[in-house]
Amino acid sequence: ERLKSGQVIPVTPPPTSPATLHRLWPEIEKVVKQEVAMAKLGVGESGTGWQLFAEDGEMRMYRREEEVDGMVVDPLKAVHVVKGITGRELCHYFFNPQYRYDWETTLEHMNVLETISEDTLIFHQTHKRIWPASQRDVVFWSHLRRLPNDQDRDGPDIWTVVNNSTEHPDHPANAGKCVRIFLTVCLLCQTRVDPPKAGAPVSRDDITCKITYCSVVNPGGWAPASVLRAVYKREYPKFLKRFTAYVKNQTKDKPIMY
Ligand code: 18C
Repeated sequence: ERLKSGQVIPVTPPPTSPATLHRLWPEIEKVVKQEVAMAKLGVGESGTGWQLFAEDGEMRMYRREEEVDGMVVDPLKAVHVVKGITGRELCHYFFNPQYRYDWETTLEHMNVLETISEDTLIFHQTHKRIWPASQRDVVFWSHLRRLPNDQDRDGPDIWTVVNNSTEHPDHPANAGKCVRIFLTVCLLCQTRVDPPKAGAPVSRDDITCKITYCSVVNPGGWAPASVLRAVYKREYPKFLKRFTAYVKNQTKDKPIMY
């Protein structure tokens, strides 16, 4: 902008989130974009190789059997449709550490190693041991993000949380009794609001959320394939049912958060 005196006033750039200066930022940007794009892809197209392994009401869970160096790393893709809660609410409870012990049943201990920003944290978690394998732990960054809703511009925004393994000097891998696992997880939530009856305000009965949960977990060390696949089959449906029921229960008497 040029004043009469000819003095040039620099235009203030938009505020830079401190997270964008963090060493992990380029990786976070790349992985979030990639995971969101993958999560948006359907499982139905022929040739994609997704096989249904669990089904309960609206919930469907698919996997692809994959092994790396003899270790089961089956990618998982789950879709679910839940009434009465929004994508923002689901992501809020999934991301925030204060709720984790309430819904994460495989958790033994959780610790926030670093707060990169309000929406980006680094976690260390130890999980319950499954006999006869060693106990597992994991270090991952977790990022919460609001995304524009390209399909329905008038509808609520899309929300996502992406978790991805990383390293942290405070917790080097395989240093203690735990074997380090490696994971990439994406929770993507699309909310639909049906028009309420004439004159009535939008209530939780008018809200539906489509959830996509994708995960790849590398067990990091020896674990019998049959036990591992049995654990997946039991734990993933248990997680998604318990977690969504938890969010419904937490939010039922609270104002809707879009
Ligand atoms: O995404 C989820 N949770 C997030 C917040 O915690 C985050 C973390 C995910 C950790 C997932 C890996 C957990 C390994 C746990 C070991 C198994 C414990 C079973 C206990 C039974 C009493 O993203 C929700 C995650 C839902 C978890 C589903 C279970 C996945 C099983 C993966 C097996 C990994 C290797 C186990 C090695 C031992 C096997 C014999």
